[in-house]
Amino acid sequence: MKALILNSGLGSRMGVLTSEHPKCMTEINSHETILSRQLRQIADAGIEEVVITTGYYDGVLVNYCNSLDLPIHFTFVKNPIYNQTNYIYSIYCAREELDDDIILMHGDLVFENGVFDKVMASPVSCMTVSSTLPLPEKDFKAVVKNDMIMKVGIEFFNDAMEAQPLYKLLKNDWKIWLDKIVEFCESDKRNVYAENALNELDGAANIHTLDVENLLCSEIDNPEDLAVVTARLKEIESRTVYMCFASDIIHGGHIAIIKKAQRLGKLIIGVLSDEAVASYKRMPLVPASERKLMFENIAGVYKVVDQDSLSYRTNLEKYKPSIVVHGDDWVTGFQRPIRDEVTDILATYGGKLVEYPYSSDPKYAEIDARTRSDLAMPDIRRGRLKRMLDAKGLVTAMEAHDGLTGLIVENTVVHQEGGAHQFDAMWISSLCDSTAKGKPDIELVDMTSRFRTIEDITEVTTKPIIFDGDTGGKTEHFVYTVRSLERLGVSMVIIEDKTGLKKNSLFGTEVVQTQDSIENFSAKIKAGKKAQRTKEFMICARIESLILEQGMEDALIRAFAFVEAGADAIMIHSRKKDPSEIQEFIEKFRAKDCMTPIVLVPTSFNSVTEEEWKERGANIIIYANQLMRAEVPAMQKAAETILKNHRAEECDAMLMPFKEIIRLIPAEV
Ligand code: SPV
Ligand code: MG
Repeated sequence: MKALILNSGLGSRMGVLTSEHPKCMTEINSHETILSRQLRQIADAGIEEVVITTGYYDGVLVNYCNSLDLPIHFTFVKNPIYNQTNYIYSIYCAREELDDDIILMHGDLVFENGVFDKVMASPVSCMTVSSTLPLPEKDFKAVVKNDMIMKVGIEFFNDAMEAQPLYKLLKNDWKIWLDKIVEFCESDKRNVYAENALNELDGAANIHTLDVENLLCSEIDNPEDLAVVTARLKEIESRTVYMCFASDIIHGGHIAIIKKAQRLGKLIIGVLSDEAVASYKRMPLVPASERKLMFENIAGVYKVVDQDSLSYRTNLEKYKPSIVVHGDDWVTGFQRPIRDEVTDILATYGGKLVEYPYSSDPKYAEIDARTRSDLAMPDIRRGRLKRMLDAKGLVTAMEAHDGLTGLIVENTVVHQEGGAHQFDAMWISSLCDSTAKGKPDIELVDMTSRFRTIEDITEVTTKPIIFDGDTGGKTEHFVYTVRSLERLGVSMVIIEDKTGLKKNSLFGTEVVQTQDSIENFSAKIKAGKKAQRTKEFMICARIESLILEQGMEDALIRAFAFVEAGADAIMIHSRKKDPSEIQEFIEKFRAKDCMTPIVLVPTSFNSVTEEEWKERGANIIIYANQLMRAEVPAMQKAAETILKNHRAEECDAMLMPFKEIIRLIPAEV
């Protein structure tokens, strides 16, 4: 593709402004002339070949173009009789250079980037017109029929639209017009517009209208035009554009949309906070502060700011961007409410939403998949729980006891209010792990077997893991367990202050259970912390005082002692339906310690919402056994139904087709 710019004319209506150079060299702001702006736009669009017809002050023009140092190869063609002919003859002189798709523009035309982007994107030959501007008295108008340009000239008013001499002409269409131009010039019709030749073709050149509505696309014929265009450009250059990014890697697709957005105005990038990102996809690989740095270092980004929630409201109200840019993927799906809010806010002050087609290039999907598999690696997975706690304040974990339940915890998402809610982490429960193996929860399933469960889960998931370490066993054994768990990529082990034959806490005092002494258990914690090799691994001390009815005071004394011994978190447990003793514990613990994370397993006291627990000062909510309790009755019912009917047909209605189950299984994590 080549650009053809017509610059032979005298520009006499510009007065003194064209006394020393051709009109196209008129300055339109402090850093650009009409021509330098056109050439920059042409170069930005990737066009490398530009043909310029010259005449008036041709030497000055050639030197000027070469001095601009643009990645453009120029061909200058002089119209030797520029002062006796119109530009139709300049095109005729250049005809040998024009055997290509052509972008044709007059040398005095100023247009904003949005116009040129539309021209470049047009799949068909086109001329820019405006459906919103009034018909000018003395300038070009196009006669339009079925969105096709039939004629162009000053004299047409019927079925006409305001039109500007900026064309995209595909080679075959252009040839038809150029042949007519040649015919005109060789029969001495050299003092008319090139469009006079076009008008004889009755639409045969297949030029479509390209409606640029109110976007800037104007010729500068005189100083008054110059003043208007300069003012419009000032307004355009002060426009701001807002985009929000959640990504922690920047790939070619992001750069492409950033470049497009930059052409619309000064680009402000909002970087979504870690908490907001984690709330709808996953914990980002790098924190918001580093993601901000990445965007700050992209050339041409005007400003990078924080966006603290999925909603754009705060930043739109603060920065009032003229334009918000987004991929069109949010037109449908769970992000739709966010988009609706954006359009409502933009409407309050006349802002505009620009959406570009979402890139479904498989190479970007592959980068995403690779990022996902990185997340599954032990060193990356292990540290994410701590980062999530810092970012979100409250983290939720759901029980998983094998690969399949792991996948359910990994992939179950509920969309609400424009956000996507999912579990942050996985709990590998001793109760469910034992039950899945048909064994009682009495530390009978040995560590080797429990580690195997962890591996089954880590092989197919990416979320952080909290491991139920029971009592931790003997201190001498626990130190080995800590290192093994670190190697497996586990983020936290929770050990309970019991000793002897441990039974599940949900039995409470119905069975004999012995609480460990503060001294012994503190020594176990200390030894575990000493054995630990990675800095992010956490040991959480679980206090059984309320379960074993030892009282609030005992629970608190133990909590502070275990923190003193090095515990990274405290789990307080209760089997009462009423949440008040847990609430009292949190209040009393937080009065003295506002930092140490508090972990809860609200199986019995299940009426309180996560939001309320967060408000009260809890940090990790573990749903410890609900998936298993859901699967057991479903399995029993299916088994009974088959037994009752001596066949499986009646059972089918309660079953998920295997095709759907298989969809849960990733091809590769
Ligand atoms: C488990 O899930 O194994 C637990 C939590 O330890 S609880 O069953 O509530 O004791
Ligand atoms: Mg347990």
